[in-house]
Amino acid sequence: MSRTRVLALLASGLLLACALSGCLNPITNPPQALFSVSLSEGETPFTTSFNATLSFDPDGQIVAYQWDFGDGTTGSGPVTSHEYTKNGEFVVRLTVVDNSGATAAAEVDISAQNPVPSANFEYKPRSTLPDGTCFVCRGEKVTFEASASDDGYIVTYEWDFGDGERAEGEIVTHSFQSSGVHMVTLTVTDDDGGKKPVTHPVTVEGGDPCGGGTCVGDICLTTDTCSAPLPLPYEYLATGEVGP
Ligand SMILES: [Ca+2]
Ligand SMILES: [Ca+2]
Repeated sequence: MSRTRVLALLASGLLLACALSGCLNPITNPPQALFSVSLSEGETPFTTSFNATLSFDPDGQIVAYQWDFGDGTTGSGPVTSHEYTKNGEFVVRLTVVDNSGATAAAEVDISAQNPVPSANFEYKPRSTLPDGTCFVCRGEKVTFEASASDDGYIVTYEWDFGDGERAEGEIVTHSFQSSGVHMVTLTVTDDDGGKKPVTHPVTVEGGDPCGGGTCVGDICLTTDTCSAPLPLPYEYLATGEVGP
């Protein structure tokens, strides 16, 4: 075999190996990462779904979809969903990989918000006026009891009795020193700083006449005879921040 022929064979061999390994077409276009999200915010716990089927590779195929949900968990597949149980702001990152090993990524922000507590309160003793209105007596010791629920727990119960007096605690007592309608507001705060105010009007009777109570001087004493439900809460009268 001539030297020229050996060289030609060697060159052909190298060319074939190069073609098989892809070195003749070294430019690989990266994929494009695209996805949609069903819910980008909500109160925890909430589930949102992600759809990355619009992602594509211009010169090949996507072979892997990798999800980082931003809260320490991950997933895979073109369509997935995730439940957020912790409050916070999270960045969801999708990474797609094509058949050449090239990658692309896309991100979206998720806001998982603290559920605000629910709150209400009762008070007693209270009696009934002839028109059915419930009232408490001026100067009488009235017990206020809060009820509240939350996904966490209630840190503080704050009372504003509408007469300049305030108190703190789940169960408190108060004596109104003036008759009239007092707007009593309870504000509960949860372990994540979420606040919920609730306001009820409290009718205070005293002096002469003394409503349905028994007068001792100009102070009424009453028994807990009022069975009517509490007036609707006047939540719109109270201001309070919600969140975070
Ligand atoms: Ca490609
Ligand atoms: Ca909460």
